[in-house]
Amino acid sequence: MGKKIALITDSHFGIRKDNPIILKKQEEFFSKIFFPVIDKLEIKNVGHLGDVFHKRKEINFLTLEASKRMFFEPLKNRNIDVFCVIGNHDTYYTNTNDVNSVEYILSEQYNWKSYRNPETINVLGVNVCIIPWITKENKEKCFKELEQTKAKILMGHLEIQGFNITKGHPSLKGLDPEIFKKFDISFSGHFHIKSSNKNIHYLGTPAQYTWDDFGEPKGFHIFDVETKKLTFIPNKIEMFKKLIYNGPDSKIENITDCYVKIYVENNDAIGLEKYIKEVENNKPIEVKVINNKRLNVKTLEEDENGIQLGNTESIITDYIDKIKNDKIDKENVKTFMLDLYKEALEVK
Ligand SMILES: [Mn+2]
Repeated sequence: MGKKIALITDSHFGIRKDNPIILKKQEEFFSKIFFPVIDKLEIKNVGHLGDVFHKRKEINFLTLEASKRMFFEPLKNRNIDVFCVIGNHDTYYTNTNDVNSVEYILSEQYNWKSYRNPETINVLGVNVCIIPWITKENKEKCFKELEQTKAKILMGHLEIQGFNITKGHPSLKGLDPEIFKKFDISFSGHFHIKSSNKNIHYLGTPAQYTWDDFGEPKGFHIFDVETKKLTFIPNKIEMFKKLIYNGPDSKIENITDCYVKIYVENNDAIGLEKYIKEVENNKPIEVKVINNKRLNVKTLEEDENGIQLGNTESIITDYIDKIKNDKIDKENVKTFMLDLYKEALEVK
């Protein structure tokens, strides 16, 4: 038999300046993948592990309307019980979870149970330890709950050391993974890449939002609280596509409403121009042409500062690593610069 619930996290409704095409792709995920599985398995309990909306301080009404229609209303219509762990994007302040969008929008209008403080709750008769985003204000309570709880299952919105923030970039700060040894299985939202190590699982976002999500598994999970079996339900709807131009026969796959990068391997200018026009006729959101031939010298060798060129994040981190100054906390500078870079990407 078992007792199955669905786990979803980091929906970030309204991400990238309330981008309507991301909302459209999210809607496709909920209507074609999420709810059909919920119905088929007759799921009546859903856990959201934080960052329901993207913006911490305000809501765009187009985003609110779309998220109600694609997610909140269909859950309510099915009489599904939702519990929600407050994440860092849900809160107005950074030093407390007290004022948060989930309580004002979802607890009041949709009867979602939300947890801004740690608590051990009962899900289908099984104890689950809930740890929301840890702030200055709830820190002590969180560590006390982690220590005292009798639950064997943990669900949180946490920053844990060693787990990937983006592909190949593990977090150097955060909680010690040893803390979670006492649990049989732990789940967390926060980092958007799906990754697991031992009994700790970052579940990943349900859909792609940025180039960091390219090629990464996206979707949601079914978890049996009794047998502790975890099943991944993939969302194969993609938004980020890489194309290769290597001559007149180069393929164009389905790229409508997608962010596209064209990697040029054959530099015949007339053919390439024709290809780019054809790509644009398919109505992608954005096309970037990456001309390897032109960048050849620099991608293969180190530039004069000894920095290997790669993606923007690794250029930033590599550069900071190469700074010869022991007085600065390089990890702090890296986090700051990467946050700044992410924020810059958000600006239209
Ligand atoms: Mn998040």
